[in-house]
Amino acid sequence: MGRLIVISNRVSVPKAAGAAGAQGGLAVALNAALREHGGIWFGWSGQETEEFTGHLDMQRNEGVTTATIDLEPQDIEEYYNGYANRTLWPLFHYRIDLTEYDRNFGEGYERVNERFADSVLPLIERDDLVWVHDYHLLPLGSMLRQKGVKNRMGLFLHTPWPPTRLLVSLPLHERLVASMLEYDVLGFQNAEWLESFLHYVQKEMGLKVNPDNSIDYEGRRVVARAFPIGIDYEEFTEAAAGAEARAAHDRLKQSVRGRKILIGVDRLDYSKGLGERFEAYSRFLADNPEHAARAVLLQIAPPSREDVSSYQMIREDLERKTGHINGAHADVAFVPIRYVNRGYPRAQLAGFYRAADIGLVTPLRDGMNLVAKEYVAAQDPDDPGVLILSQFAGAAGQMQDALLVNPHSIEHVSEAIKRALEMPLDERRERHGKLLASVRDHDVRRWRHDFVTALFGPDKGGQSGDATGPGNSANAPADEPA
Ligand code: GDG
Repeated sequence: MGRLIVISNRVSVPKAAGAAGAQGGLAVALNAALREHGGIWFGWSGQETEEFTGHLDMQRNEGVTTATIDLEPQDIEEYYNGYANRTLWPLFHYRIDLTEYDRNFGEGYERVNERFADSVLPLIERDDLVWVHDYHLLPLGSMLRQKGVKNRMGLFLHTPWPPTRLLVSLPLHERLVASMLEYDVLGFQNAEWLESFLHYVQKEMGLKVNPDNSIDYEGRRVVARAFPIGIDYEEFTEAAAGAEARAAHDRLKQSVRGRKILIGVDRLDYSKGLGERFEAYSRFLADNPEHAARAVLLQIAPPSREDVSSYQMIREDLERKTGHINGAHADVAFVPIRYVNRGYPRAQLAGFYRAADIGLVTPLRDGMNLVAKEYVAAQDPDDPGVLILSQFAGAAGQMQDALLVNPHSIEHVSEAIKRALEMPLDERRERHGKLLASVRDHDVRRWRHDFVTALFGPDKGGQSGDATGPGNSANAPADEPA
């Protein structure tokens, strides 16, 4: 039975359960998969070195082996800050206005992918399964193939896949997509991104897509499928019921003195639609004076990618907007938006979600969005809050019982806020019950089980020996609507 070699830009070293700042669901799920199958998690350490040496820092923690390399400053600038986060990230989120096409970025991206391939190569054994993650490493599989790797390899893309008409604005787009066809399994978050990918290979590469969405390419069969990611439902509901969450819940509730709470939790990123959200909230306050002094928006937005200028701009924009809105609607004892630029431990976050009457999740474009799922999982089923969710989040397909909104429409979001605040208990319970069932059934364990099963291939599918798998549902198509 082959081991798993997980490869991602960054590696999350496992921490003991209950450790401070414990890990997110994805890291927990991948570590669980590694514990079960054996293997190694490989990636960049996050550290800089003057000159690239390829030295592997191997560690073993909590039953999981990790291997990391350091990168040169030029690598970090061109590969990570450059091609990954100034070219592919905005393009994949439909923001060609923010996409930078710089030849040095492209070269740095290929160089670092090559460095990843060279460094991980000696770690791969004959029967290992190779599972690569995300937009940082799209051509890695083809580089490993060039170096003789014959193992089964899969890629899971956490972001959206853009429409063909946008993707063709990327110089050398054909080369990038052709390199992806060296994987055996290509995983997307939902049917929409999968369709866009299949459209590209048909229209731009003239390839035929089989009825099961597989693609025959250069004598090999590539399986392309949707594998919607979920949260670690058990871990999160447990965290939400624990003492730390309760204390955070009570602290927040007391601080608002009877006001209704709306919560947003997002990495500070332009794809998350924070500016539009604040404007919608401002419109809501202006149009509904009867609610205005009785509600408060808590926006938690830990900074990310601070070396990229578009991220500095969004931070300034949000500070300005918060200032304006609070200036216009505050009084001596009340501020309508609490905008917090820092992260909180997961258990506290769960308590904040539970205290909130509305979860406001309005990205302009998002691969999936796990915050929407965490918000639902953290609610009290007897008196749940209402999820307002962007129709452009990958999660929308599975979460049709949320109030779905167009995040670009200030009026639409403002009306949804009013509707959510006035929603009767029966309707809140009914919607929440359906959402919770979907979040529970499509959790992160099912996601990784379905992906690993597909990675094993048609001959060995279903023999992954995954004791934590979802039983009968293992054979259900992963892209079925919830
Ligand atoms: C990418 C895709 C896809 C946020 N603030 C704090 C905190 N968080 C955690 C949330 C959630 C995670 O970060 C964010 O996940 P999202 O899914 O919302 O978004 P991205 O970071 O953009 O992730 C996305 C995801 O990959 C998985 O495939 O869903 O579409 O863009 O878990 O809770 N965690 C803590 N403190 C914070 O203040 N501890």
